[in-house]
Amino acid sequence: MLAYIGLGSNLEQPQQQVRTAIEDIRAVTKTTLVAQSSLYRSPPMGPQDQPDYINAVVGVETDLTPHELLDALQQIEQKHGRIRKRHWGERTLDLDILLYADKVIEDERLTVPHPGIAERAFVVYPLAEIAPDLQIPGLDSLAAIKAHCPPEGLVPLENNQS
Ligand code: A4P
Ligand code: MG
Repeated sequence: MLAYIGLGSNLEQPQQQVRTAIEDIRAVTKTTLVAQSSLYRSPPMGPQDQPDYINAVVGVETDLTPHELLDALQQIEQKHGRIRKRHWGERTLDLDILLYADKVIEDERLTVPHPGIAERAFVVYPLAEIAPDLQIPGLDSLAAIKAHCPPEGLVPLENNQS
């Protein structure tokens, strides 16, 4: 199954957090990393008195179920310390399952597609970079969503910029 994962960090060397998290995802069992967006910097959504975020999106081909994939991602979050202070607040690493094939899931642990996708430039733009022709189950084409989603200060990082 092809799944897309959103990464975000704004604490403790966020670029490093995101880069090492991508390597951690690459190492997940039954899972192959097949696409990787650039890293992007963006001002915080939510409380403004927190640092800018670094975000990226990766695509994986996985034989894990959605809940097994969530378990693996939460283990990676734990390994990264997972300091998380408040709703929409600063954190060392946040990993969200954005999409899992064309599945629609709604239970106590998982909402897929991730509910914030369409409003979040820091998800829409990196996702469009690696999957421009995507169709979001229950929503629109990603291209149409992007056309209605202003970049809101989102900027791609130059390669190797620190
Ligand atoms: N969960 C449900 N669906 C999913 C899914 N599709 N993927 C559950 C992953 N987890 C999912 O997660 C809480 C629970 O959500 C998990 O236990 C899982 O079972 P969490 O990461 O602790 O909380 P959250 O809902 O991600 O946190 P919160 O505080 O609502 O924040 P968001 O919505 O993740 O936003 N600004 C910029 N520029 N860039 C960012 O990345 N991120 C946030 C956090 C705020 N502002 C930001 C950014
Ligand atoms: Mg999360």
